[in-house]
Amino acid sequence: MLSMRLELMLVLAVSGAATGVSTEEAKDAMVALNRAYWDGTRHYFRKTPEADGARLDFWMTAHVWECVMDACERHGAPEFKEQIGQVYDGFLEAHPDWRTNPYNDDVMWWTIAGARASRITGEDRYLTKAKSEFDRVWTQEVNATLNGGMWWRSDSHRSKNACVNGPAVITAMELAWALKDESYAAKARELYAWERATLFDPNTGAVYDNISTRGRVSRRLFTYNQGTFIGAAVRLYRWSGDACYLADANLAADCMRQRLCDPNGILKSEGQGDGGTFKLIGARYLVELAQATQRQDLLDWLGKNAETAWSNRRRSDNIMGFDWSRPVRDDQIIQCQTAAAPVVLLNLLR
Ligand code: 7K2
Repeated sequence: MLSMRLELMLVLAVSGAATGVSTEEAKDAMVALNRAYWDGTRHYFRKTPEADGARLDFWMTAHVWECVMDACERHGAPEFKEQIGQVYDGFLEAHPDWRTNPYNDDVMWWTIAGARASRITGEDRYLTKAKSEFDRVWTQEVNATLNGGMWWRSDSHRSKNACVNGPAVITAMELAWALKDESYAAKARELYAWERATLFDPNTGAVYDNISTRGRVSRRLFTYNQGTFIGAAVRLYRWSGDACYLADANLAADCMRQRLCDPNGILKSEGQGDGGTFKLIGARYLVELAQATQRQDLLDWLGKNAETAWSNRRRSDNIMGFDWSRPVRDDQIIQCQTAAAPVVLLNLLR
């Protein structure tokens, strides 16, 4: 027994593994998510585990779609690859025309995920759609008001928010790579420079939520705004090699650790609903930074988050909740996007 434990410690040390959650457990977590929420006949994720539960929201579906991609890349199982196409087809059936959604961020989440889906599957259709949707939103929703930046909503131009500008940079960079087109990198740089100057505090690493047309900045902090700013900066760093971007990303990550965690360093609960999705996004881009820089302190911190969330899963169905630091109770109804957030961490960390 003792030697087994020593052996395990050795394996973890040699591989530099950041978490005590195994590959099998990471897969179990994704299988549990599918079992609870995936409707394999109608090809959509339900909001809640009930068999007749309603279809998950537009923007949340993009993020749970990415969970399927995480699982596909981690485990290479053909069923996950097949599910990538099924999620998309099911979604297009319900939302054939994305112009009817006034939230520009919602479209950006799908363009990010679409570019990735093409990379994984080799099918062009996701990327083609991502490009045309990005082009449309870029043309209509970026202007000189407030010195630049993308509007949050297309139906009322009242604020420019971090939740759309970070994702727009990420999409633009994905398009720059996929299409080998520098003009998208230029767009990314432009939006990033605007977000950094307008919503980022270079002293603390805080990413503020939005600026109104009157110029009022809402200073609320959310894990997803920090996360997409990090994802944007990491991409621009990869493209340009300019270490300034990496410094921004590191600062934004450190801010999350200081200001968006409980005293034990566990990312705090942001509730369910929209908040359930926030940590999913925050976690994704934190892992990306940690893996790009191999910063051991970040890897250890995220590993601890993954282990803690998994240890507090509900044993009857392996579902994790919104407060990763507390066990999920039997009577709690956990929404799909909430349950998906820690699954991201488990499947990305290795
Ligand atoms: O005000 C925005 C955003 O800047 C802020 O961070 C959050 C805080 O609230 C809204 S965004 C919330 C979502 C509402 N439903 C549709 C989604 O596209 C939208 O992002 O909670």
